Amino acid sequence: WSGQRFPSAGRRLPFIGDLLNIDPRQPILSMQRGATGLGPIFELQVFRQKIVLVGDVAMAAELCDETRFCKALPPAIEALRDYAGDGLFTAHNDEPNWQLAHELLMPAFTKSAMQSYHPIMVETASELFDYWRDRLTDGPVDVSRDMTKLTMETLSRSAFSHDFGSFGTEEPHPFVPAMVGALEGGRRKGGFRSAPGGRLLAKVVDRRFAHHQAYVDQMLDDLISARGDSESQHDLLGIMLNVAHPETGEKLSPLNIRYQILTFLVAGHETTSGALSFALYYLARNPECLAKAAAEADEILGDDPDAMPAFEQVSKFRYIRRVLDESLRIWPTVPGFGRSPRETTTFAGKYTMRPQDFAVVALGLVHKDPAVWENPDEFDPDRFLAANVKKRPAHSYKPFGAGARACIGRQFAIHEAVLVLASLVHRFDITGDPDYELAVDERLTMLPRGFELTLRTRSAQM
Ligand code: MNH
Repeated sequence: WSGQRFPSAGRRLPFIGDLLNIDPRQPILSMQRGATGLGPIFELQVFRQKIVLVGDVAMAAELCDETRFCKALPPAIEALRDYAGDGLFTAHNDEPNWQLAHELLMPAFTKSAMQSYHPIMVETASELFDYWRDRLTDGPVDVSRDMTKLTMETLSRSAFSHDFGSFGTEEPHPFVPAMVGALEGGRRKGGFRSAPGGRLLAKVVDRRFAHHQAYVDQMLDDLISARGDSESQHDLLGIMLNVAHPETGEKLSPLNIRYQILTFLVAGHETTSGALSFALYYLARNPECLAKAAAEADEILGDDPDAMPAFEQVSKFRYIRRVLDESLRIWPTVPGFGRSPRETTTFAGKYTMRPQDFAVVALGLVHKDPAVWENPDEFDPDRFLAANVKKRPAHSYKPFGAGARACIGRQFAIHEAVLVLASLVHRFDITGDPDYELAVDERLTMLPRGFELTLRTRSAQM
C-alpha cells in the first residue's frame, strides 16, 4: 500500500501505532467496534505492521474475485506457520505441498465421504445426548464447552479414527487447552513480531508455552505411530500416510503430515463448535424460531424423541439449515480472511494494490453491511430462503472464505451442525437464562462465553 493512508480509529501513537486501541483479549472485535464511522476501508497499525481491512459487500466482492485476487496470510496467520507449517490452511499459494495435499485430500470431502462420516457423527451426537441425560438434574450445561467436546470428538473419530474419550470426564480433553495455549503463544508472537526486540520476546513466549507444544507433539506422534505399518486408506490419516498422487506418484512427507493433522484438529472443530453454540444461543432467545426448528425436526424424525436422522434426511432440515446460516452471518466464527492481488491492480477504483499488499475481509462488518442486509443485527433465518438469497449481490455472505483456498471442510461442518441441531431440538426442550448477555471469547475463532442451557427431555410431552 505504498504511500497510501486509510482512516484509522482513535489516536495513533508514535512507535506502537494503534496498539492501545486494540483489546488484547478481543483484537478482532475491538477492531471492528472501532471501525464505526471510518468507512468501508480502514487501517490499523501495530508497530511497523499495517493491516488494511474492508467492511462492505462491494469491496469484499471485489477481493473475492479469484481472477484478480488470491488468499493472503495476514501476520496472525503467518505466525501459525510455527505450528502448522505448509499445512493446508497456512500454506502459501505457490507452495507445492498445498496443491499436492489439496488433490490428495479432496476425495475425503466428497458427498460419498460424508456418507461414511455420517454414522460417526450420529454416534458421537448420541453420546453427547446420553452424557447430558445422565446429568439432567445437575443444572444447566455449558454450551461452548460441550459443543467443543462434540466437534472435537467427531473430527478426531472421522479423520483419524481416534477416540479422545471426551465424554468420560467433565473437563475438556487436554489437547484443547494445550492447543489454545500454543495458539495463544503464537498470536502474541505474531503481534510483536514487527517490534524491535520481537525476536527476544518470541523466545520468552516460546518458553512459557513450551509445555503445551510438547503435549501436542507427543499427541501427534501417538496418533501416527498407532497406525503401525497399516496400509489402510479408510480415513483422512490413512489417505495422508498411504495415498500417492495418481499422476506424479508423490506422497506427503512425514513433517507435512504432522502439519496437516494439527491443521485438521484445529480448523475442524472449534469453528463448528462456535457455529453450533451461536445457533443454540439464537434458538434459545427466539422462541418462535425454536418452535419452528422443533416442528421441522419432529416432522422429519417422527414420534420417537431418540430418533437420529438418516444421511438423506439431513439435507431436508431446510429451516434448521437457515438457522445455522443466519448464526454464521451474525457470528462468522472465522472472523475474516486475507486477500492479495495476483498482479498490481487498482482496487475499489482508486487504490493501488501490489501483490505484497493485502486486505482483510472483515466478515463481522461485511455480513452486516446495511446496503445489503436490512436490520442487520436482527436474527432472521428467512433471509436465507432461496428467493431472498437471489436478491442479494454475490459475495454478500462468505463464512467459509473464497476461491481455491476456501474451506475444504464446509460440507463436513454443515452436515454435522444440521444433524446435531435437528436431533438436539427433537430430543430436548432447551431454555437459556433470560438474563444472560452474550459474551464472546476470541481465540482464533469466536465462541460464546458462559452461555448455559437448561435441558429437559421431550419424551414426557409426546
Ligand atoms: Mn474451515 C479454510 C471457515 C469448518 C478445514 N475455513 C477455511 C476458511 C474459512 C473457514 C473462512 C478460509 C480461510 C482463509 O481464506 O484464510 N471452516 C470455517 C468455518 C467452519 C469450518 C466457519 C465451520 C462452521 N474447516 C471446517 C472443518 C474442517 C475445516 C469442519 C475440516 C474437517 N478450513 C479447513 C481447512 C482450510 C479451511 C483445511 C484450509 C483450506 C485450504 O486453504 O486449502
